[in-house]
Amino acid sequence: MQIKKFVAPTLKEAIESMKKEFGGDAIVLNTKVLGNGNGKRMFEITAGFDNMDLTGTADRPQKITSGVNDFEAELKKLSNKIFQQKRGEKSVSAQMPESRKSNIDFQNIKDNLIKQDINRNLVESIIAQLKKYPAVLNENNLDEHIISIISSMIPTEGFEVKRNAGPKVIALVGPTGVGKTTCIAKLAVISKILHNLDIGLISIDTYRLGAMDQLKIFSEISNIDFYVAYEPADLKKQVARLKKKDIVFIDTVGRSQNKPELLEGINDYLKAVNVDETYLVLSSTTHIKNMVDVALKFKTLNYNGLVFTKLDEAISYGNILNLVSSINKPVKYLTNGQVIPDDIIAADPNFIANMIYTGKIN
Ligand SMILES: Nc1nc2c(ncn2[C@@H]2O[C@H](COP(=O)(O)OP(=O)(O)OP(=O)(O)O)[C@@H](O)[C@H]2O)c(=O)[nH]1
Ligand SMILES: [Mg+2]
Repeated sequence: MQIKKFVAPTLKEAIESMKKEFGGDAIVLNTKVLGNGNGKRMFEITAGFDNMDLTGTADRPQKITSGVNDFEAELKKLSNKIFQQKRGEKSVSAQMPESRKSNIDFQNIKDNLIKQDINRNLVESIIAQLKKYPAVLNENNLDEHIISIISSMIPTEGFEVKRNAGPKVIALVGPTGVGKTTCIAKLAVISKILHNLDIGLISIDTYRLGAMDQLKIFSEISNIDFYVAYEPADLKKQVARLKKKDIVFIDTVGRSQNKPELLEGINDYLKAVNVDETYLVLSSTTHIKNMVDVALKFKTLNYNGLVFTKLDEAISYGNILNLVSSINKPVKYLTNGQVIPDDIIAADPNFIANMIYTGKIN
C-alpha cells in the first residue's frame, strides 16, 4: 500500500488532490486539522492506495512514509478490512469489528443541525458525507469534519479591484430596509481608508423620503464624491463623471419582489450603464420561503453575489446554507450590526460554516 499525506484548506480539496493523484480507488485513512501558523486551519488527510488487482494477490506493501509509523499496524488491519469490503461490496463499518465501529451519535448531530434551521435534505446530505469515512471520525474531530462539510457547500467570492483600470461599478439591490445603503457606506469607507481606493457613490433612490440625505450626509463626512441619478440617462452621465474612480457604488431603492414592474424600473437604470457586479442584499432574519422568493424574483436584475445582513439580529444561520444551496450564487459579504464601517465581514466559507454550525458569530 502506498501512503501519502495531502494538506489543503478544506477537507474537500484535500480529497480532490488525493483523487487526482491516486484515482478513485484511494482510501482516506486518517484526517487531522492543522494550524498553519496564521491562525488558519488546514486539513491533512492520510491517503492509502493499493495497486493490487482485486481478484489477485496484493503487491508487497511498500515502505510506509515516515511520520505515519505510529499507526502502521492499525493501517494494515484497516486496509485488510477495506479490501475485503471492496470484494464483498459491504460497507466499511459493517466489516469492522464491534470495537472499531464509530460510536458517533448521528441522531444527535442531525438534531443539532436541524436546530440551526438547516433544512432536512441538507442535513441528510451532511450526515451522508460524514458517514463516508467512519473510520476517521471520532469525538475530537467531529465538529471540524461537520464544519468542513458545511463549508464545502458554501460558495463565496472575493473582491478584486484594479487601480487605474476604470471604475469597477457595483450595484446593491434588494427588498426594503435590508441594509443596502448601510452596506454601501461600510464598503465605501473600508475601500477608501483600508485599501486607499478612490470611491464614488451614486444613489438612484429618489423615491423614499430622506433616502438621498442618508448617503449625502455620509459622503460629506467621509469626503467621498456623491451624485444622484433621477432617471436612467442621468445614471450614465453620473458614472461618466466618476470615470477616474476605482470603485463606483450604486445604491438602489428597496423594492418588493412582488412588484415586477418596480424591479423593472431599477433594471432600466442598471441597463443604462456597465455594471460589473450586482449584489442581492438579504436580511438573515428573513424566513427561508421569503428569502427564496426574493432571490428568485430578483434574478431579473442579474445579481452575481449575495450579501447577508443583520446577523446580529438572527437567532440561527441555517437559512444562509439553505438559500445558497438552492440559488447557487456566491456569498460576498455579511454584516453584523449598524456601525459603519466596523460591522461587515468578507465572506469566508469556514467562518460561515462555523457560524451556521454553532449558531454564534464568533
Ligand atoms: N442590526 C443591524 N441593523 C442593520 C444592519 N445593516 C443595516 N441595519 C439597519 O437597518 C436599517 C435599514 O438600513 P438601510 O441601510 O437604510 O437599509 P436599505 O436596504 O438601504 O433600506 P431602503 O433603502 O429603505 O430599502 C437601519 O436602521 C440600519 O442601521 C445590520 O447588519 N445589523
Ligand atoms: Mg437605502
